[in-house]
Amino acid sequence: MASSNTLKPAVAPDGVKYQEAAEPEAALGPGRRRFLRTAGLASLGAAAGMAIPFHHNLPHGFFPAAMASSNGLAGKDGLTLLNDRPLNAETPPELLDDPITPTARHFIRNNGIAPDDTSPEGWTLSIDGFVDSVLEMSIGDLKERFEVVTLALTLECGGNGRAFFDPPASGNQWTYGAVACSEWTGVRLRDVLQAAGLQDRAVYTAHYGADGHLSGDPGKLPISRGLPIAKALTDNVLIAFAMNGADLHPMNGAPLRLVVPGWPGSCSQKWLRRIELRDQVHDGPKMTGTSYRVPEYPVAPGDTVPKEDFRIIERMPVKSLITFPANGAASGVATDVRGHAWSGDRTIDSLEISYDFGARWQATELDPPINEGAWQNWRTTVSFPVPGYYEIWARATDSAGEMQRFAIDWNPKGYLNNRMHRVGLRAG
Ligand SMILES: Nc1nc2c(c(=O)[nH]1)N[C@H]1C(S)=C(S)[C@@H](COP(=O)(O)O)O[C@H]1N2
Ligand SMILES: [Mo]
Repeated sequence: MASSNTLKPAVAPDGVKYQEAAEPEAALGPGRRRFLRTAGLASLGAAAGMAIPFHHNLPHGFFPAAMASSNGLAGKDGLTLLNDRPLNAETPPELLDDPITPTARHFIRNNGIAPDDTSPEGWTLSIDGFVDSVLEMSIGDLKERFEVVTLALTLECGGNGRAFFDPPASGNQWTYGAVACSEWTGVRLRDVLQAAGLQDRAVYTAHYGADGHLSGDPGKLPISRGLPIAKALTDNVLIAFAMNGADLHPMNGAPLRLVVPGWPGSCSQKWLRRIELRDQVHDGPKMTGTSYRVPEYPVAPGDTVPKEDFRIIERMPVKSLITFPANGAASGVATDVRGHAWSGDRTIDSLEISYDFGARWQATELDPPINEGAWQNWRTTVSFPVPGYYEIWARATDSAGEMQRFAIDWNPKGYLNNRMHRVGLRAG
């Protein structure tokens, strides 16, 4: 892991691991220098339980480590903060051990500034563009008009694993934990689009959320992505208003968001207000250039690739995680090993592990997905021949026969790293 962006972790009193942004003041945008508003200061003071003498030196959006839990991470547990503006936090693999990811352990990936008001009252979603009738619905309308379904759906950021790119790729240095599989409740995007009446010319969706651009310019959107109609019409793409049986977490898109399993997380617009049907591929912010795109052909690490040779990422690749034991743990001469495996729009056929650096592989017990779009849980027991240092390696093979490898398919923006996960153990 070689990156100039690597930040020094510190542990805040509430147990949130916080990586203090280390950029020099000169590199900060003008927004950074806006001082905290009084309300913000009051809540910071309340969180600290005392006055903050130098509060006027604290740039806007820049929270002290000890108060990380008041900064969007309230209700989150053990996440590692990669950036506080925009807020980005990932989950260490050993905290992703649950078959269904609790809300407290679901990663956060913001491109802009989350809206202040995320209450469902008065929230509306509109559907427009190449439809027979424009719809504008409250969350109550959605629940009344359409079948409400609950599905476990895997969401992974396209940049998960970027930290291991060499040469490094700029952007959030996600390691393993920008992935989760929570239970989402909502209505099917398909049902809503069909109610609006898709016209023949509608080929792509465009998604709009209520978050603000980092610059503070109200005319600019932080991100607006879309889907080809065929994907938008699959029956496990949800417009969700609940997560794990409760309201969405404010940082996971409350009160309404898309959940598009198997495709880059960026397709799953949070704080969803509008879906437009377009007669061309969407060209909103983070759809074009090199955003969420990879070269059309394999490139050598460090290659410069012309912009016109990039294509939009669609399905996410075959991948797995070892969630028990934790890397660096001590174990007996035998240990349980378990984790998850997934492959966008496909299922996993087998998950094998090795504890002898890849010489021999053993099958594990692999569950089917609890529904289409959910990751698959796997488990086994390993008995080590003698005490010592071992590594557990895991590799998944999907329903199309694609298997994880050691190599990273290097690309300039650091997407789609599905390299095998390894954990080291001191056994015996
Ligand atoms: N409105 C909006 N939606 C968004 C984003 C965002 O910044 N704004 N980030 C996207 C990206 S890049 C990812 S990976 C997922 C992350 O979802 P999560 O924060 O709930 O984990 O949300 C997507 N939806
Ligand atoms: Mo993402």
